[in-house]
Amino acid sequence: MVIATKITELLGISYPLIQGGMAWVADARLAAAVSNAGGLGVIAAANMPPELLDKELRLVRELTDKPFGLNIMLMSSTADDALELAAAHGVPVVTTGAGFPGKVIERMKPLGSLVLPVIASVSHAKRVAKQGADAVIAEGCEAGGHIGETTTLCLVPQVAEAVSLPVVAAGGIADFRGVLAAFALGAQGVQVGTRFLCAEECRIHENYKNAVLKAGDRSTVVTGRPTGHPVRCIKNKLSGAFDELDKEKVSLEEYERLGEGKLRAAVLEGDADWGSLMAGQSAGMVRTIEPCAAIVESLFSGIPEGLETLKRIF
Ligand code: TUI
Repeated sequence: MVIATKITELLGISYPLIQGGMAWVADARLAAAVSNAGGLGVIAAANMPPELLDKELRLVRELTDKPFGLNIMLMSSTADDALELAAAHGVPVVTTGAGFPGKVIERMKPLGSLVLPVIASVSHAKRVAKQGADAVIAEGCEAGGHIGETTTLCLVPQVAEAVSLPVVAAGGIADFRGVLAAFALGAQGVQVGTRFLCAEECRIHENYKNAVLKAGDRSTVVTGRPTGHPVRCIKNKLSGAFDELDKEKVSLEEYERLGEGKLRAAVLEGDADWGSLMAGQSAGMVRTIEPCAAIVESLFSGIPEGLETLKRIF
């Protein structure tokens, strides 16, 4: 099945689906599997050393001839290196997060690449629209990792009204019901992260996958609010220690010290107690480990059943 929207046309893909640029998680193998399944697979540059990112960008082209993306986390110390590698490799699509992407747009647009910033507010969406973004990914606070303050349900329609660019909805979408809801809110595509944590091709430690599979509706919490950089992750000893810091009103440096290396510990070592198990609220909806192709198919092929529900309602 092919579902045509402004996003599939813009990106040259079969399904209006972008895979979330999950730091330490989204590598060339995951991205290629999603792209081969008809969505847009995305490699996360995050804190990857430039030599490793260079290898990943070569590998993804060996594994797929379909379009793919690179996510640049703008707060990262290696963001400038990632941008230069994106330019050198002629990456077709760049998504950005955690900051203002003016520099990325200026560098990549003349090369013919598309730039889709992840935004968490209407003001940020308007700003990137003016700067020349090709579409916006409106991410609600149900999402995992670094988040804003507004829910997907309230953010997406306000962003869709405020900008004339295509809007991709993100945060809380893990199955076909979420996809339908996103379209009802005015989006022309979806970004899905958490569900891909449990993809067969996702190479995170099995303890991390098991924590996602075990998660229920109240399993995620937001830590670090006082720092201005809130992060949603699965509740564990680390999130409890962050809560203690909130009570003590400590400095930003103490938060950073506690957080250092913790995402790596979760992803590579499977430290489910003291690692940072970043995941969105949709973790409670992830019940199986499946190949990316099955996940992508299920996000869209459930629609007839969804329409049955809609028919009953209206
Ligand atoms: O960037 C994300 N999600 C992320 S990045 C990340 S890596 C990380 N590693 C360790 C600790 C913390 C993070 C994990 N998850 N999503 C996109 C996103 N961007 N969400 C929110 C924003 C955002 C927020 C404020 C974008 C711009 C913005 O405006 C700038 C400002 O300072 O007001």
